[in-house]
Amino acid sequence: MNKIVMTFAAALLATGAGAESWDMPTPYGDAVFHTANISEFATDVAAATDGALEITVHSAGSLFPHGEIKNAVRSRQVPIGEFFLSTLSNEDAAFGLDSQPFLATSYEDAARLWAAQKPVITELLAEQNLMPLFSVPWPAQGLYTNGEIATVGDLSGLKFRAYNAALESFAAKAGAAPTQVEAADIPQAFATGLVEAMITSPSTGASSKAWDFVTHYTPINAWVPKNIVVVNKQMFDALDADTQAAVLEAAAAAEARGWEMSAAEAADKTAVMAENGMIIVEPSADLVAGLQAIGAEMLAELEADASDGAKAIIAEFSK
Ligand code: PCA
Repeated sequence: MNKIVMTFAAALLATGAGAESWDMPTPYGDAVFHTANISEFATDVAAATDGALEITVHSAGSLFPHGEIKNAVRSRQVPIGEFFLSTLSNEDAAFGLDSQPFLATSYEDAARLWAAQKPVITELLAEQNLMPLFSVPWPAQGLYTNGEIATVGDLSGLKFRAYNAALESFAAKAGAAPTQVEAADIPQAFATGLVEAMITSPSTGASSKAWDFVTHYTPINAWVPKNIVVVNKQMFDALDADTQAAVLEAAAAAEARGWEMSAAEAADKTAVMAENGMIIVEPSADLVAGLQAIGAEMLAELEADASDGAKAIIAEFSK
């Protein structure tokens, strides 16, 4: 045996013949339910394949920063990864519809929206050699402020944390001053005065300990945005048929489990915020009407120059 063949044989012995090891970057921390769900997905895949496919989760942007995860999977630097779906809205509005204010505000509507989105974005992602495995929503998005917000006018001038283009536009139309900040950087952004208000889920409110920097939480339930897990199509196709089936089965289970975890989180994490002294205020009719008017304006703008795919999703969802 020459040296290269011997090294190859030793490597096979060390890893178990044919065993695959996949690194999986994700954006959010270990305490976040999305990450817990993905860890369970990885455990399920390893168990179902008898260790033939081991997925190692690298959470909190530790392997790739959030904004680079999609392209890392696309360029096969990693086979699989998770990201916030609507961050791709600059590529096609179809990706961002779950962050369109007041389009889908309940889990039921979010599920119908995902059913309408899935075939369209599956095609769009296939053009980039990517395949969606599963998508899980965050709880509905609420408002975090110091003091009560009675009308849209009360948001005027506030330095506002945003996480995608839709939220940036929503905050700007409300008269606030938006800045993009990753979820992991929220506590520091508030501590340093970079931002003073935000819209996010009770999950992210609790994981960032919002009670350390804001007094009020107003559940405006404005949209139900999703994370998505995608795999590189070429790397998936290179797996044997049994392993592929195991991945798809674990993905379907993770999607079902994730939606349930999300629904449980909404109440649980709102309670955690209340226990830590935050004041939970139902939004006034004035505030809701004002925010809905901004949503309607944004939808009209979106529809004016959206792709046919995005328009088809809205039509299907509105049936
Ligand atoms: N948490 C993530 C995205 C939406 C959410 O609820 C964040 O705030 O970045």
